[in-house]
Amino acid sequence: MKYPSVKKSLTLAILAATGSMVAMNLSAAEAKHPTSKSEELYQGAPSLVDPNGKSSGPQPPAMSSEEFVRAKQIYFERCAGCHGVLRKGATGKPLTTDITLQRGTGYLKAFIGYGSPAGMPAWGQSGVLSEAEVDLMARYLQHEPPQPPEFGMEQMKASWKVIIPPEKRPKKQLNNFDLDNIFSVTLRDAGQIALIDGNSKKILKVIDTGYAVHISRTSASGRYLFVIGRDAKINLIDLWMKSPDTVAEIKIGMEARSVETSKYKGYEDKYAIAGAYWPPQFVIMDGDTLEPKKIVATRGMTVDTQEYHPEPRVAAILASHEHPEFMVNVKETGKVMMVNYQDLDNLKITTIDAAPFLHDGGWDSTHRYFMTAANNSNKIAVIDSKEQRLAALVDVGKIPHPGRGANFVDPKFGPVWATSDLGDNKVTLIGTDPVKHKKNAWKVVRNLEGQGGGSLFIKTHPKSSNLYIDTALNPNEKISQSVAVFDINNLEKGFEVLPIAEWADLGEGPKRVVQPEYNKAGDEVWFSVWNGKEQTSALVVVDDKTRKLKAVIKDKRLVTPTGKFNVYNTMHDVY
Ligand code: DHE
Repeated sequence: MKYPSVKKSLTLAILAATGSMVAMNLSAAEAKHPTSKSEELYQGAPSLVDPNGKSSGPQPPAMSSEEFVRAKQIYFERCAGCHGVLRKGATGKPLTTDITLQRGTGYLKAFIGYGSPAGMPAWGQSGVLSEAEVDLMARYLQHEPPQPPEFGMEQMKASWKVIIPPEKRPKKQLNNFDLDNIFSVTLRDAGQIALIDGNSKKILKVIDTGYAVHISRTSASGRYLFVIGRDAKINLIDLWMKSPDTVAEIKIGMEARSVETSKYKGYEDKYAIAGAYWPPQFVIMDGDTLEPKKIVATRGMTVDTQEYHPEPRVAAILASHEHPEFMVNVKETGKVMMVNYQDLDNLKITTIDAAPFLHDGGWDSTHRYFMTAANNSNKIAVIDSKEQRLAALVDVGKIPHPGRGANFVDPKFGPVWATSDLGDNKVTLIGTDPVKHKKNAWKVVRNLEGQGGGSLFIKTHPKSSNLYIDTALNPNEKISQSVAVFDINNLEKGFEVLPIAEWADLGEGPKRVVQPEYNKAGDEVWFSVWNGKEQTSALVVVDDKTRKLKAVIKDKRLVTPTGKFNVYNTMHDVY
């Protein structure tokens, strides 16, 4: 074959690894400076990577391109959350082609159709997928997973809007709301949040946010609210406006769950950070405009087998009070990245080896120790944010899921932080005072028996002597529609059940009771009664002293309420 000589603009054909011819345009500048002999010798060494990649084993079953597109859609809607976009596995088992091709279509069909005792839903049997769709998915899983595109600075900037620039915003609070006691309530399936006045229980405003909106966090000053949707859209809401509204927005990826803002002295309200599920990365932004400043990928080696993971998603993020740092949970690698935001051009990250898969967590009562759930390992990792090191890995129950957890003083064992579990009925109390209660520190001092598994959140307040545990995902309706409450001063006595959904009196629907959240004073606790999108949902407010019903907030705008974030408690990490 004869190769063309270098001209002003020429097309060079190179033999690609696959053996096909690929055309590459050289710029005029490149053409003027053809590779010298010495450069060729230096850079042109052969790569030892096998160009054929995978060995030729079993081949995937045939699919039409329409079938592939349909299966891809189903996978992203139903499967990616547990098995990962690239199918490397997380909550669900890995489904990479080395495994699925060995299993074959018949096995996969049975697995998808009938589920497994380990938690895989019976997609066929429950009627969610038809027989033809189960067959489609079984074939699809034997093909290499398509990788969604990356989402870098260019895409973020293109999605970024400053609706009201900082200089045009109010110089002081223009409304007469009691900002500290406002609740930002996630209206999950409406893609909105409701701002509710904690005193009058009135809805002050409903604001459009991202798709299947997830959590809210407040800035250190309490002025700004950051809300993130599952579509990775962030709304920055200014609570000082006469009618609070979005002043800036951005998309930081294709899928996300977490957002937080800088809280270290001198950096209050300066930065925001958000973590993405896809692409696996986090971004540091300006706190008052959301201008993206620095994107950091989380791809890397896992903590246990030290294998490369292409999709380590960002789970909880907390703002450190000990250093100008964010604590970033990287789920699949099982590492906590402590990201110092003092100098974004010379970014310092301390990486702490914890355990897979890191999910949610919160501070101990002193705000020094980050207590975070490694839910695949049934452990709580304790990170000392002051000394930037792992303080302990504590074995707990099955699939711990604390939310931010609950801090209180156990009458016998001193200060503790508690978690409940998704996988069993245990509530685990871990000692958190290495100074005055040294022998209890980072040890399980007590286990309580709750109503059942399927717990998502546990909560108390420094002014309360009650400890509430929801069981929103328990298969038994009686349990998922009520909560257990323990008396902190008499834990041996066991729990009382509060029939929250019954109090709401809503009619039909799943009516899951989820996420206790206190008001600022710590004398009321709010619960969401999370019903179907087309059904009636409500918020139930319980008087914390008497444990009696105080109010039911019903409004047709309250579509699928789930998380509730009291401005003061969120701002000061009170839980
Ligand atoms: Fe959440 C927190 C991820 C499903 C309600 N959820 C979190 C956090 C993560 C996360 C990483 C911690 C954020 C932080 O602190 O920075 N959640 C996920 C998922 O990956 C998961 C399991 C599946 C999914 O596809 O999203 C999931 N979460 C749910 C729900 O179904 C819940 C119950 C209802 C909803 O609104 O979607 C739900 N998640 C919440 C809430 C919090 C949360 C209320 C904040 C709790 C808090 O007190 O801080």
